[in-house]
Amino acid sequence: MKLTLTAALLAGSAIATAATACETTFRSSDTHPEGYPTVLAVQEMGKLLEERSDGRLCVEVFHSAQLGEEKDTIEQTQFGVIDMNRVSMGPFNNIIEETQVVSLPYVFRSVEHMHHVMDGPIGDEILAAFEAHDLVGLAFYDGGSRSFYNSEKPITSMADLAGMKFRVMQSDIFVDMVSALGANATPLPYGEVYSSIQTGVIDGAENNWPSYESSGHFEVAKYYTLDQHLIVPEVLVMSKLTWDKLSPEDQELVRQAAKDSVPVMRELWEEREAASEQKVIDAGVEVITDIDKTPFIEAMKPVYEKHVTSDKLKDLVERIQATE
Ligand code: GTR
Repeated sequence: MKLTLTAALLAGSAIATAATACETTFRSSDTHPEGYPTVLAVQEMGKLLEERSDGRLCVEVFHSAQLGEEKDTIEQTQFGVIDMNRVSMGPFNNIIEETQVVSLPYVFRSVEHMHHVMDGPIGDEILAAFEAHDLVGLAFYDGGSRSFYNSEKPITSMADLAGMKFRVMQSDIFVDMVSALGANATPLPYGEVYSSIQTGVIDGAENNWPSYESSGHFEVAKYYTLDQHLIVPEVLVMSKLTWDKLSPEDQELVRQAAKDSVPVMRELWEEREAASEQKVIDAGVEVITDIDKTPFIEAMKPVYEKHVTSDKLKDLVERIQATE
């Protein structure tokens, strides 16, 4: 059997942890469990950093939301309580204006389009925008595309969403997105979604295959509709307070190790997307693939009108759309 990159890295990380004695260990937060692509990617970044700094600089990933839910860990990273954080761009929307453009529904035509944008000057500009908010943007990771899932019924058209209640990430754009589709949005921390669906507080949520699977949400919400309304990149950031304590040479080592973990992350992501999709299908999830996205896309007009108001955002959106 072919050893997957996920399995290889999981096996390797056990050995690496046992052998280290570091001068500085950066604490990095992640909401996802051990073995999830983002967790493995930051561990890989740490491995590169440790090698290149001759064992001086290390990273320890606190996975499974051990350091808290994303919104709180972002604040703690701004305050320097947490050194590094791997988060979706969504929870930054209410803090850093520029992050809003990549959280707009259907702004990216495909994952390839998102890569072209984030790997180029627009991505650099958005990364640089973190600095004014006590954070240093290091690299973008993949988060696939997000679709709706629920516990009630197969959703095959926009009309089926009417009146249903969906959890969204804590960002006004996502609240307005769900309203524009005729449903009701409840912003909640990720860790509260499972029990909220189980107890009927909400009918469902929206996410990519790996999150839907690893969180166990598929156990309580078995209808997954592939409407792919969001392709939100994820980001690895460092606290500006931690960053400012490093020499320029060490800052460069950190930045480069983060950048070099991106191709690894993309490979891990592709592997995990396929594995997660298969796992939930095997568990009896009903996937609705035959869905006309046009009405969904058209319904997003008021969301753009409300949120893309400044010249800066208008320009960014235009340049994203003009990117091949
Ligand atoms: C996941 C993402 C997490 C978190 C989560 C959520 O896809 O990787 O960082 O934002 O979604 O919905 O809260």
